[in-house]
Amino acid sequence: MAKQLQTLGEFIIENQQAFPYSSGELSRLINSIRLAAKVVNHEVNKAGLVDITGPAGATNVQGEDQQKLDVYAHEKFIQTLTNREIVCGIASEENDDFITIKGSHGDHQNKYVVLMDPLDGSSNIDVNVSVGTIFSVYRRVTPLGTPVQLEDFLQPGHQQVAAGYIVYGTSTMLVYTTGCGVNGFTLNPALGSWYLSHPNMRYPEDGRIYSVNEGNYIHFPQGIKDYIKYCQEEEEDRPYTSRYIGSLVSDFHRNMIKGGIYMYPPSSKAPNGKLRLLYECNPMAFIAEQAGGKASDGKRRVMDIEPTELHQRVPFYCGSKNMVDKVEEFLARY
Ligand code: AHM
Ligand code: MG
Repeated sequence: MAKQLQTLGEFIIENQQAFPYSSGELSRLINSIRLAAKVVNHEVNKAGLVDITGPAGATNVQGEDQQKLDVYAHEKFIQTLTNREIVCGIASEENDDFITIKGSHGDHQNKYVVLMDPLDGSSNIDVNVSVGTIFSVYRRVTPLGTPVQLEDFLQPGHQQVAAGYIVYGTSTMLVYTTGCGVNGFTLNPALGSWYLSHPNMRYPEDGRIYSVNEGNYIHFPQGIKDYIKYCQEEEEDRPYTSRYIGSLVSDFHRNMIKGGIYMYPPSSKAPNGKLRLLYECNPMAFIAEQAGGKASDGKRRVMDIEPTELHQRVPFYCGSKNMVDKVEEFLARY
C-alpha cells in the first residue's frame, strides 16, 4: 500500500516546538493562511467558468459587486487573518496603506504583522496560467498594547519569522518556511486537505534555467546583457534554457525544483525594477535561502536591505546559488 502522506495539520502540530516563540500563535497563523488559500483556490479555479474576471467595481446580474480576483484574494486573506487573535496589522500589495487590527478586545495585544501579495501575476488569470499568493510574517517591534506602526512593517527581511507562497498551478501547493527549511504541501481538492508532498525542498546549487523578461533586453544594464549572452553561449553545459511564465511564484517554484535563476533587473524605464521588496522579494528570498539558494539585488543580500517605504521596489536576482553568484560577478564588471 502507498505510504500515507502527512497532512499539513499533522505537520504543524509535530513541528510546533521548532517554531520560534512557540506559543502556538504562529501555527494558528499558518492555519488561517491555509484556510484562505483554499477559498481563493476555489475561486481561481472557477475563473472563466463564471464571469469573475471582470474589472473591480462592476456589478453582476444579481446586482452584487463583482470583483477582480486579486481584490477578492486580498479580502479573503484579510478576513481570515483578522478573525483570529494573532495578527495586529496587514500590509498588502493591493492597499496603499497598512491595515491595523485591534483584536476582539480592542487592546492591540496581537504579536504578528503579515505582508502579502494576495494574487501575484494576476494578469495571467485571464489566460489560464498559474498565479500565486506570497506572504511574509514578522514579529511587531513596537510595544504590545499600542496600535501597530509603519516601523513594524519596514523591517529587513532577515527578521522574518515565516514566509511562503501558494501556487495555483496544475495542482495547488502551499510552500513555506519558518526558518527550519522549506516544505511543500499539495492540496487534494476532493478532500480539501494539504499533504506534505515536497518535504525539505532544496535549490540545486547549479541550474540551467534562466527566467527573465527578455523583451526589456535593450533597457537592461550592460552586466545583465552580458550575463544573458553568457547563458546563451555554446559551452559545456550551455546554452541554458529560457523559461519565463511571468508569474514570479511559478517561475520561482519551477527553478527551485529544477535549478535556475529568476531575474527582474533594473532598466532604463524602471530604475529599481518592478518587484516589491516587502511583498515579493523578501519572502521569496527567505524561502530561497532556507532551501540553500540565494537572493540578491545585484550587490547586496536582499534580506539585508533596510526598507524605507511599504511599496519599495528593488532589482531581484534569485535562485540557485552559483547562478546568482555569477550574475553578481557580471554586474560587478561595470
Ligand atoms: P504583479 O504583482 O502586478 O502581478 O507583478 C508581479 C509580476 C511577477 O509575478 C512577474 O514575475 C512579473 O510581474 C512579470 O512582469 P513583466 O510582465 O514585466 O515581465
Ligand atoms: Mg505581485
